[in-house]
Amino acid sequence: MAKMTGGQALVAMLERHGLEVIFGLPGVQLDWLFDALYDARDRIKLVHTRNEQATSYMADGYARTTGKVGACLVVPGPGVMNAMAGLSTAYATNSQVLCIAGQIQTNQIGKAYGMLHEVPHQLEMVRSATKWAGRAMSPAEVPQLVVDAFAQLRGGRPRPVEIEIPPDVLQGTADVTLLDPVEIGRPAGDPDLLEQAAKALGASERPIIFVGGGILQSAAWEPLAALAEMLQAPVVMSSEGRGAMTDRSYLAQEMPAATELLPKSDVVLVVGTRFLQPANAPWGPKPGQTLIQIDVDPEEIGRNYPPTIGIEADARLGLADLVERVGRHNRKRDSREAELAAAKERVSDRFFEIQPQASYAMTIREEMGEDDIYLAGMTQIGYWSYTGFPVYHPRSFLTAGYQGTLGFEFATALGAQVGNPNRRVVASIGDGGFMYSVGELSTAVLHKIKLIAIVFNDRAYGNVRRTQRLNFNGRILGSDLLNPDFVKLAESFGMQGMRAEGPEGLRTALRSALKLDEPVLIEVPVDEMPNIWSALRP
Ligand SMILES: Cc1ncc(C[n+]2csc(CCOP(=O)(O)OP(=O)(O)O)c2C)c(N)n1
Ligand SMILES: [Mg+2]
Repeated sequence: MAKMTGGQALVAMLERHGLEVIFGLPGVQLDWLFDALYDARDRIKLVHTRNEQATSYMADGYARTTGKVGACLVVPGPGVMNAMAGLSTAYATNSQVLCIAGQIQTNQIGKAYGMLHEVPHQLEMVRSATKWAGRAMSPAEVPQLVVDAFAQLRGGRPRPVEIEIPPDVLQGTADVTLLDPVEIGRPAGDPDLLEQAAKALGASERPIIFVGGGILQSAAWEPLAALAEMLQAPVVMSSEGRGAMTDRSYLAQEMPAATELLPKSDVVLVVGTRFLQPANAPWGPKPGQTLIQIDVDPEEIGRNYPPTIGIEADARLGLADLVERVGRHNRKRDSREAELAAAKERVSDRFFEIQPQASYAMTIREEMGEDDIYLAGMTQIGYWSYTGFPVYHPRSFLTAGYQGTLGFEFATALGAQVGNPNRRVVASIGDGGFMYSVGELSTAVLHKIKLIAIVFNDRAYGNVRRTQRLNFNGRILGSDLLNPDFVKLAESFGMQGMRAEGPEGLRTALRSALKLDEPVLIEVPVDEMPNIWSALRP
C-alpha cells in the first residue's frame, strides 16, 4: 500500500497493463490526471489532438493495426460525446479501445445542478458504444477498475470499454494497493464439437471457409492458412477480414467469388465473422450444406444463420485445434489451384473494369510497400478497395466497418501510423471526409506522424450527389462542397502538400511522398465516378 492520488494510481495501473500511448485532449476535470501523466511521460506517450473525435479514432487505428490496446482520454460531457463516433466505429470493428473519461465531482453526479460539462447518464450513454463501462468513486477503487477494464478488453469479443473518474477522485490522496493484471483465458472450444467439425471438414469434398475481423483480432492467420491449405478450401474474407489470408494465395478469395463458390460447397466453415452478407444472399447457404460456425461471442453464433455445429471459441485456438484434428480425418485431396486462381482472376478482371477507381487504387497498391498499411475511406476509391485492393499482410487494411463513419479516415490513419513507426500508412480520403478532421493536420506535424493522406477532391459529397443526380432527377441539395486549396492548407501547417492529376500523376507524387520521412497530403482532383455497386451488377 502506498499514499498516492487517484490520478497517480490510474497512471501506475495503466503502466502495469503495458499501455504505451494515450490519445487525449485535456480539461479541468482531468488536470490531476495530466499531472500524473507528466511524471510518466517517458513511459506513456501523450498524443494530443484538436478534437476529441480524433482521440477515439486514433486509438482505434492504433489498436487494430498493432493488436495492442488503444487508449483515448477525454473530458466528460461534450468531450465524451465528441469521442462517440470513434467509439461506435471501434464497436463495429471489434477494436480494443479504452476510453478514459472525466466526470463531474462525486457528490454532484446525478443531481442536475448543471455543473461544467455535466450530461445526465454519461455512463449509460457510453454503454451504447462500449461492451462495458465503469466508474471509480474513490482513489482506492481505481486499481480494480483498471483491472476490470483490461479484463474486458482482453477477454471474449474485443470491443471498446470506458472508465470514468471524477476530478475529486483523481486529486484525492489515499492508501492505494496497486494490482497486477489478471490472466485472461480464451475459450478453446468444446472438444466434442471440434471433433465433429473436424470429421465433417475432413470428409467434405468441396469445403469453403468464411472469415472476418475475428481472425485479425485473435492473430489466427497462421492456423487459418494451414487449415485452408490442407483442405484446399477457398477462404472468403469480409472487408473487415481482409489480410486474414494473403492475396498472394489462390486460396484467398473476395466476397464476389463466393457467389459461385458457396453454392458448389458441401461444408461451410464460418470463423470470426457475422456472415451477414452470405446469410442473406440468394446464393447463401442451403439446408443441405453443413455449416460450422466458430465465434468467441456466443451471441453471434446463429444470429444470422443457424449453424449445424456452433462452437464458442477464440479463432486462433479453435483453428489450431482443427488443424490438428483435420490432420487425422482429412481425405486425400488434389490441389484446387487452377480452379481457384481462375475464380480469383475473374473477380479482379471484373473489378478492373470499374474506372477510374481501379486505376487509382491499383496505383496506390503498386507503390506502397508490401506490409504498409492502407486505409480505405468512405470515398469512391475506398469502396472499390473494400474488395478490389489486394492485401498481403494481416492488420494492414482498415475500414470503418458497418458503422461507415464518414470522417474517420485521417485520424484513424494517424493512430495506425503512431502504432507502426516502421511501416507507412496511406489513406484514401474524400474531400468531404477529410474536412471532418482537418484540424488534425496540426497533430500530424506536431507529433511527426508521417502518414500519407490522399484526398480525392470532387468538390462534393460525391456519393450522395451522384444519387441525387441519377435517382432523384438532379435535385441536388446539400452535396456540393466548397473546399480550401488543400495543398496550400497542408503547407500552412508546415506539412508537405502535393497535387496530382490522374493515376499516373498520383504514382509520381506517391513515390516521392514515400521517400520523405514526414507527413504528406496529396490532393487528387477528380470528377464524379461510377457507382461501383451498379457497375458490378451483371
Ligand atoms: C458520419 C456520417 N455522416 C454522413 C454519412 C453519409 N455519407 C456517406 S458517403 C458521403 C459523402 C462522402 O463524401 P466524400 O468524403 O467527399 O467522398 P466522395 O463520395 O465524394 O468520394 C456521405 C455524406 C456517413 N456515411 N457518415
Ligand atoms: Mg467528395
